[in-house]
Amino acid sequence: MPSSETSRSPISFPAGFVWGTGTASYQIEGAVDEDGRGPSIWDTFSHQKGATHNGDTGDVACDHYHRVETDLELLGQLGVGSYRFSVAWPRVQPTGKGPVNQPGIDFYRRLVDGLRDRGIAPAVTLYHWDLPQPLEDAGGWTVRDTAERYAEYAWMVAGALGGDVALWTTLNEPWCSAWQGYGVGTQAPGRTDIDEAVAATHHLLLAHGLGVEAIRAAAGSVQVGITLNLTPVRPATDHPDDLAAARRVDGNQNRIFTEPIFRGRYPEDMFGHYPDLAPGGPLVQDGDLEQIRVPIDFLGVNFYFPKRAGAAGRPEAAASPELYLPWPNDPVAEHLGAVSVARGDVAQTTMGWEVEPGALTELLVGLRDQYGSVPVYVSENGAAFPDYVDQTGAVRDHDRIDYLDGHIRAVGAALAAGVDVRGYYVWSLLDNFEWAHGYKQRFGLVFVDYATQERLPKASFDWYRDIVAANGLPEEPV
Ligand code: GCO
Repeated sequence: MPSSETSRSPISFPAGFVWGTGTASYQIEGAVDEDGRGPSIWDTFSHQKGATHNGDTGDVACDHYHRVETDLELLGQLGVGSYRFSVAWPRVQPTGKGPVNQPGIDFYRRLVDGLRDRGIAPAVTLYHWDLPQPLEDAGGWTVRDTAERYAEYAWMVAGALGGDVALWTTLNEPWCSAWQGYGVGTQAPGRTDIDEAVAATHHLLLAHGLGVEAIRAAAGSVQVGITLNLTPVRPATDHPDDLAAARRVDGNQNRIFTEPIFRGRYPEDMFGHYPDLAPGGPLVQDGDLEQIRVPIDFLGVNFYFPKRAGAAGRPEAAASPELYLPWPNDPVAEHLGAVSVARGDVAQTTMGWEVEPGALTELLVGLRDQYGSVPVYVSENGAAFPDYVDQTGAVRDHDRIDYLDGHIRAVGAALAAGVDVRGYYVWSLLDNFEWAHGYKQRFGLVFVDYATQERLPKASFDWYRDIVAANGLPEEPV
C-alpha cells in the first residue's frame, strides 16, 4: 500500500542485536566434483532439461569454494556480527552415509576459523536442500531411513565444528524441500506426488528432532533451532469460501510445521487433506511427535512476502481480476482447492513477490501470541530487483535499500510489541544461483559478474554496513 509517511523516524535496536547476512552451499560454492564431494539432488535436477531458467546449474555458481578469502574479506568490510551459511551434506558424506570425507569437513573448518578471526559468529545450517543423490535413489525424504542418516550426518558435523558455531540450524525451509521438491516438482528432486510431499514433511520434521539431539550430543550445550519460511496467508476477499481457502493454505504453509515443533501435534483441520498425518498410522509412528517437539533454543524465520489465497473457481474471481491475478509461484495451493493471488495495487519484486513489510510484524507478533516467547531470528529477508552496473561502475539498488529499510523497521515494530527478536539476516551476501530461476534473479548485497566472478558491493552493501555499525536506522526520507 502506498506509504502515507513523509519520513521514517530513527530506530535503535537493543544492545547485542545480531546483524547478519547469509548464503547456502549449492547456491554459491561451485566445485561440485572436487575434493571428494558427491552428487546432490540439485546437481541432478539442475542438469535436467527445462528444470531451471536457461539451463543454469550450480556447477560453478559464485565459485565460493575457491574464493573463500575474498568473501570473508567482504564480510569483514560489511561488519556483520554473524554469517549464516550451509554445509553441503555431499561434501561431508559423499553418499549420505559412511565415513566422513575429511577435505569436506576441512573446508568448513577453514570457513568457521576465518569468520571467528574476523569476530563474525558462524550460523550453520546443516541442510539447505542438497541431499546426497544416493539417498534420494533410496527414496529420499519419502522414507524414514533418511531421517536416521541425517542424524548421523548432523552428529558428524557438530562434532567437527562444535562450540565454534554460534547457531546450529537443523533444516532450512522444510516446506520447500517437501512441497516444492516432492509435491509439485518445481524444486529438486522434481517429484509431483502429494502423498510423497506429506511423507517428506513428516520425515524432515523427524530429522529435525533427531538432529537436535545429535547436535547436542556431539557439541554440548550449543544453540540449536530450525528455519521455517512462514508467512501470513491473507484471504482474497472476506467471502466465506475465500476465508476457508486461506485457512487451508495457512495449514499447509505454516501450521503443519509449527504445530508439531511447538505443540507435538499436527493440526487436525488438515487431516482431511493429509490423512497420513493423523497419529497411529504407518507414517506418524509412536514417539515421533515427542521427538519432533524436542525443545529448541531459537526459531529462524525466513520472510519475503505475505501470501494471498482464494477459493479456486469462484465465479466472482473472473469478475474481479484485480483480486485474482494468477500467481504462478504457488501451484501447491491448487491441491487444496485454493488459488494463490496477488494484488494489482501492491509493489512487487522481480520474483513477483508483494512488498508489504507490515506482514513481517504481523507474522512475528502472531508467532509470539501462538507459541510463546521463543527467541526468533529473521534468518532471511531480502529481495530481487533488476540490478545492473551503470556507466559509473556502480550498482545503485535503491529499490533494495527501500525494501530492506521497510522490513528492518517492521522488525523494530515487532521488538516494540515485545517479540523476542534476536537478529536479522539479509538474504543474500552475494547474487547467487536462485534455484529454478537460475542466475536471472539477483538478491545480493554484492553484485557477482558470473563471467569473471568479480564481486562488486552494491549501494545496499554500504547502506547496510552503516545500519550494522549504528545498530539501527537513521531518519530516512521515504
Ligand atoms: C529460500 C531459500 C533461499 C532463497 C531465497 C530467495 O528461502 O527459498 O532459503 O535459498 O534463495 O529465499 O528465494
